[in-house]
Amino acid sequence: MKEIIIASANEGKISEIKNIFSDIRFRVISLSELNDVPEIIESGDSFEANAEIKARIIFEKFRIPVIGDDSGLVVEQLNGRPGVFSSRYAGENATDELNNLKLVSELLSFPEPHKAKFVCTAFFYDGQKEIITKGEVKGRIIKTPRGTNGFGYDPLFIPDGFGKTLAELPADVKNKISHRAKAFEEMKTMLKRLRRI
Ligand code: ITT
Repeated sequence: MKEIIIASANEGKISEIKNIFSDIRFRVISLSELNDVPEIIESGDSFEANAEIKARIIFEKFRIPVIGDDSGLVVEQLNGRPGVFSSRYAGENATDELNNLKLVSELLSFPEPHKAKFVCTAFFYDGQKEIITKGEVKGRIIKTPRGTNGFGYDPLFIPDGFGKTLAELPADVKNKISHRAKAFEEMKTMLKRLRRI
């Protein structure tokens, strides 16, 4: 069976992406299933740059087609923060809980609604072809977490048109409306069109 690597160590992302790619005849491999994974330094100042860095480093090492995912939360009142720093908002190796606490504390002095969006960039590379796709979901941030599904900032994010946070919505609903669902569904379409999967 042919293989494709998702250049991510984030189990929340991996489970969503594996779900979206469950109907292709490829084995979808995450970084946690590989040995001697090179260190990835996300030195880019955009989601696009970081998604490309992830895909290229992993392709150079394993020589198997790769998709990198760089994603994050963009909050209007915080001038776009945490943005590319979403996973390290409260410091290197910060937990989701600490990042969420920091986000809530930063928003205390601002009036509601706290408009925000999740964005995701997917970058495919197989040594020849580069494909980039993007997705976003708009919504607002609440200051008391709700729900236990998903990961990251999901308990604080209510997507537009819903009364529940992404952590209260079932996984299959998140996986239809999310930034990642949009970026990876489009990626799947492009890969099929180009006969890469
Ligand atoms: P990899 O680089 O290994 O993929 P990461 O978690 O460091 O894992 P990013 O650099 O792309 O990945 O940071 C993404 C962060 O943005 C993630 O850790 C969450 O804090 C947040 N995030 C992204 N997508 C999210 C989602 O669907 N739900 C909640 N939070 C999300």
